[in-house]
Amino acid sequence: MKLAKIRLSDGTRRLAAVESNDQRLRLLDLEQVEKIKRLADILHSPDPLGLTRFLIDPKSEPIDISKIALLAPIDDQEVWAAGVTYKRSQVARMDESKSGAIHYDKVYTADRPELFFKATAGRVSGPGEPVRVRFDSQWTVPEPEWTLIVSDKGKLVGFTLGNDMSARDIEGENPLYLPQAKLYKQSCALGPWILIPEVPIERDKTQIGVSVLRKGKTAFEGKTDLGQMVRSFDDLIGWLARENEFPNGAFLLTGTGIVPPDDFGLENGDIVSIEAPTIGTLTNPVIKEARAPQKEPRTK
Ligand code: DO4
Ligand code: MG
Repeated sequence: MKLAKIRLSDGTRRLAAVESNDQRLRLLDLEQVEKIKRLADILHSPDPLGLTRFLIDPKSEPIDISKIALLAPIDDQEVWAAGVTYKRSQVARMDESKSGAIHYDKVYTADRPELFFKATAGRVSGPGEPVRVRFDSQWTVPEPEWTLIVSDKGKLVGFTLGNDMSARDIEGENPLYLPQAKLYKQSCALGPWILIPEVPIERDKTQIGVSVLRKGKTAFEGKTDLGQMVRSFDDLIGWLARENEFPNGAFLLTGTGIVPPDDFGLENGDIVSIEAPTIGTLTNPVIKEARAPQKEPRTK
């Protein structure tokens, strides 16, 4: 079952179930159940799958996907991310950060994973909305990441796709710059919708890929499968929820297994598509503003 947050042509925002061919949606009628107002109310309920099925409005005609806008499938959940969960990411990080290499090497096998705060909902782009390259980065890449949706009780309730935009030059200069390399406006995309699984995900058979279109031509593409990830979903959620509370729920991007070659960086006007056949495709244009860096004088 796929659950989408949409904007209708008259501007109203609604929740909808996506039909199996991904081309049509059925509106949910939230009036049917008291206190169900938002995505999180469904995701945090005892049975998100059953509740979504129940809420599908039997009177509503299916709506063609071309007639609506998909919105980022988030309310006000926090967005977190895991890092160095694939060998490819460990190797790339060790190459990019000479001084920090040992830390990336260690965290790949350590018991405690790398987890970092990625975005507030306001910094998240939905399908078709721009993701941003910072004007002070010359080397930013998309990171296509399978994303876990965690309820207020710390339970895994669904999946979506995430783009953990990363300024590799800023992170590589000094690992202490990680928050600036990772968390800025439009630094994260989520979507196209939420998958509430009806059967458990088979990680080895679950592919995720990315392609970058530049002036109509493929500038980069790559794919992997979730079986390459060194950590389990439960392990990541267990660490995220350790001494932490998520009253609004949380999204957890699970790390990238695809890193473009070192001579590749995103440019203004590129189009990034992250695809997983189990979920769908998340497409975002890239924006980079040409702004002369203003050097503020350093004062003591
Ligand atoms: O340590 C840096 C971040 C790693 C990351 O974002 C990833 O592996 O996906
Ligand atoms: Mg990442």
